[in-house]
Amino acid sequence: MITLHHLRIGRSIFTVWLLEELGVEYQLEVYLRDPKTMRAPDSLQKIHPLGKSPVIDDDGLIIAESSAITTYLLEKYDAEHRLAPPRSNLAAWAKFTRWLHYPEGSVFLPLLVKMLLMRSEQPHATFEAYSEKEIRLHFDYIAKQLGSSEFILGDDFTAADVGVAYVVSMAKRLGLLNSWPPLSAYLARVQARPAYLRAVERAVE
Ligand SMILES: N[C@@H](CCC(=O)N[C@@H](CS)C(=O)NCC(=O)O)C(=O)O
Repeated sequence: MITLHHLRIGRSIFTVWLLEELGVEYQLEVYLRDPKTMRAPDSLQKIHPLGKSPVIDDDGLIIAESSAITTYLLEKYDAEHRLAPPRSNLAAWAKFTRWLHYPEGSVFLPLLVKMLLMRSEQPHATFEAYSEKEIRLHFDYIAKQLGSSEFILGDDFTAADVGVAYVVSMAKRLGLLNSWPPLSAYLARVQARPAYLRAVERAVE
């Protein structure tokens, strides 16, 4: 059975959501952040040396990194390709993989810089200019890709939507989504999915 080491609050809820979409049996080991530092407790380091979440333990196989966890779960539990195109359709699979890794690999950093700036009392003109420009670049790009589609890769929900929804939800939390109403609507749409609602209920987010 899979154990998901789940840190509240953060990106791990998106892995809970994916497990719910896949209909996989799992258990949650819940960790709370230190209220002062907002960092994970040291006990997470017993599971993986980086002490970050999400991490899954699948009968002793420990996997960290949200996109790697997604790839593993799809490989093991999505033989029918409900949530990703098959590798035999190489072009569709390559596009899916790009959108799977893009949120964590490219969009998260400028959002993190923005979040740290919001917590800082000092002005940091260089970081402000960087995060503002990059956030506009990435969210314009995501909105263009979405276009009038329901989901990021078209008419069908895929596991790539889970990661995209993570960065869009982070932008919403930082009050940055006003310039992209279609992305607000997209977030509301994917977060209304029964699997997402089950994840929130189960993980008590
Ligand atoms: N690139 C990793 C990032 C993991 C990560 O930084 N997780 C955050 C939670 S959103 C964390 O564990 N932070 C606690 C800490 O660093 O103390 C992934 O995609 O899983």
